[in-house]
Amino acid sequence: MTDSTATPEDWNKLSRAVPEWFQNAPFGIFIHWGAYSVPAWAEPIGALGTIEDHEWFTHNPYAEWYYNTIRIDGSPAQQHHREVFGGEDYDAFLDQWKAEQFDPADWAELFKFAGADYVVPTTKHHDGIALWDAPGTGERNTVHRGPRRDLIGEIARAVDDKGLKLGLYYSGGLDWHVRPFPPHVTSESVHDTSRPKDAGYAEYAYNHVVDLVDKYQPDVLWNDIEWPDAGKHFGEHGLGTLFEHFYSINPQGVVNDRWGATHKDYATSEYEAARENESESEWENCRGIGFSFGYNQVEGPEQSLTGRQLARHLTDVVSRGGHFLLNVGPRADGTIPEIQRQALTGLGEWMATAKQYLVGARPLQDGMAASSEDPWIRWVDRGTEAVAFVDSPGGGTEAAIKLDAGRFSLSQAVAEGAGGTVEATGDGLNVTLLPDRPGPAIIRVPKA
Ligand code: FUL
Repeated sequence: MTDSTATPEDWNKLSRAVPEWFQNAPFGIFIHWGAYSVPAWAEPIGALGTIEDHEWFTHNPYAEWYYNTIRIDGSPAQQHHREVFGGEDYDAFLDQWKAEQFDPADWAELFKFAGADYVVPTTKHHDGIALWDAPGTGERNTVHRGPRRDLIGEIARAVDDKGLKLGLYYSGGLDWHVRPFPPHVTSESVHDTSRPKDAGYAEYAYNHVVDLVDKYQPDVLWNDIEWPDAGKHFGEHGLGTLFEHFYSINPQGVVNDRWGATHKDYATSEYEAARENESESEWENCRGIGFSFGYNQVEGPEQSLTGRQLARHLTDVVSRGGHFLLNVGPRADGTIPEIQRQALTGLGEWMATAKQYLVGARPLQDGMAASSEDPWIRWVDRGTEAVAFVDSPGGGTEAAIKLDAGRFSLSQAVAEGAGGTVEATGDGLNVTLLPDRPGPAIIRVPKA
């Protein structure tokens, strides 16, 4: 088949079993790093999925959207850009981005400590700036300007040295430089009316992703927004052929779902948006530590999740059968802001004990035991045992858990790690939560 649009049957031929490594990889680290990390400015108005469209774009909390937001007349970002940067051309940020303290081995060590299984840096975000020497980008990439380094190559090597898998994010749907459109003020314009769909751009994007696959051998391809419509075929410069090429280089590779209605190995949700995808068989939720992916210097502790809150979010996602992709937004100099570093370290202290109970865990069968909010309880199934994660957002120190004594060996329940202790009662368990615990208490309960 050549260049006509592929049919659902053509795409279906790409369907495959989820590779084992991914089934056992509950936790990934996303990295959004770009020229937008220089201004690092956005209004932290809230989480995606909780804000109306018209408010979202003018006050966009995503700092990586800076170049879009400053082009919206009357937006506070536009005013900020005028006042602080004299309204300079966005590409000046590429030259000001020096990455002078970037230490990929240090990043990878932190991610490993946090308990991550895979790491997904942005290779080209919507601003179109490539973090590697991408074909057809001329000088507009980090090898020729700004950092003057192959950032993707360096991250790929450091991640591999730590035994972590590599995913690569690519914005196939939007490229504000190669195909300029007026700024987006609606979701419809992002996903439909004002994104490049033409064959020239499809070939450009195809060449990029093939180059990424060949140079860095990723395990995950994480496309964003959509794939250019003129490229949704098998054959020359076609997305079908791109998937086939990826799987031939890496038979254990997986791809996300943001390629339009074509093919996916797993679905994605983002903050509170696209939550319906969380009922698919394989899915991943992504979010930042605050309300942005790119570093936003306006954010402080009020907007940021702590290690313990992240531990709860990760556990919640895994208890519902998902993966969690937690974003880190480094500064332009390559350092990871202290709030983020602390959050990852806090999470890692807990993961040192918890990770072994999250890897390979499955949702517990309905009706076996109930999750709750305060005390906070989530359950996972580990075959011969169920594991409860227990915390107390309200500050309580005791949690009574009602359980069917016929289905569990309650007297054999044990607590792991520094979170708490457990005792069997006549109709369940009583968990005593310890102060200063880094995350939820972990209670292993053998099945009867
Ligand atoms: C979104 C993008 O628009 C955001 O900037 C971010 O990259 C997120 C992961 O995907 O759709």
